[in-house]
Amino acid sequence: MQMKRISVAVLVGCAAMLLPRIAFAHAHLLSSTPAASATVHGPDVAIELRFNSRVDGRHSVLTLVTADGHTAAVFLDNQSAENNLKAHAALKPGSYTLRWQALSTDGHITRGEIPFTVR
Ligand SMILES: [Cu+2]
Repeated sequence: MQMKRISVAVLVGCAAMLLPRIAFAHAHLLSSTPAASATVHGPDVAIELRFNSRVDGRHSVLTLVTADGHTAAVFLDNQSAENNLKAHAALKPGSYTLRWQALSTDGHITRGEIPFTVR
């Protein structure tokens, strides 16, 4: 009986420690460069997405969609901060949508789109 009580206490302790991390590990976008609907100068465009939690840069995907619907994969830079995804692109003037898909460390994928204009 004594053993059982101890293991229950240990389990409850573990769950209490793990739960907040699981609940908040989803990667939500906090801010981006370019910002949504922003106009930036080309051709060299720095891309940076900042999340509220760690993201796995090797399993996250950025895609650029042009105004006429063409898509191009964006190669991510080496991850310099664990909450960020960075890349750079050479872009002609026009409107674009940056599609992002981020894998957070809890295994959940979040997605979003950031429209912006290059002039
Ligand atoms: Cu999650």
